[in-house]
Amino acid sequence: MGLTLYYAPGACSFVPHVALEEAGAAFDAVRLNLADGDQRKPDYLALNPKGRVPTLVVDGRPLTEVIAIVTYLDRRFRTAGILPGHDPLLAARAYEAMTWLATTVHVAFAQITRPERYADDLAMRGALAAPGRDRFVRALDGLEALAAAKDAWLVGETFTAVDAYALVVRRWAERIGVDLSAYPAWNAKGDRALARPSVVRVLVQESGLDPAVAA
Ligand SMILES: N[C@@H](CCC(=O)N[C@@H](CS)C(=O)NCC(=O)O)C(=O)O
Repeated sequence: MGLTLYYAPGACSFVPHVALEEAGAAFDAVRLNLADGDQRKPDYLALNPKGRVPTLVVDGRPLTEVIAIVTYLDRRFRTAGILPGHDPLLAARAYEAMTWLATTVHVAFAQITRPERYADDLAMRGALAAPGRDRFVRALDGLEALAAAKDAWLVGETFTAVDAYALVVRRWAERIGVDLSAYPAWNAKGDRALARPSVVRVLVQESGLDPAVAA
């Protein structure tokens, strides 16, 4: 079954991208430039009318939303450990974390970077950034608490999609100048995640560098 991931550098599409690499899956990756508005071009809207990344095309049929794509990949590549599979409570904890990241943390960040989603009025858009930043930064305490638990990774003893998702948030935090040293447990787990071969491969691909040059 053919797989094509539409992604953008620095975006939440990083999560399924890492999952595909963790699984050792054969897939094509199509890069979108969000700043140029590739996500709103007719060809892409025909695939994903929401005009967002990620989209995973599975045998010609598009699947959207990070959590849905990760769930699909986890079930398709059973042994890859994309989500914790052996323990129902751990699996639920992974969904608990991913749902919070998608619906609370991501939404707060978008209030800063995509105010047009929340208001038509230009003055209102300007007023959204400061409370968005506050909400986003408050949410980082939640990631620190998750990371400070005794598990080796954010959820359980193995690297999962939740760790990849937290790396997306880390990149966003860096983008808005958050001092990561205030989150020592999350920072340490994030550093370890950054060293994973799957993560390195995706970062190199997102950077647009030739892997041979980037290595
Ligand atoms: N709920 C969606 C959110 C997708 C989303 O907002 N993607 C952002 C990048 S992280 C995007 O495509 N932004 C482009 C835009 O808003 O124009 C998911 O979890 O997949």
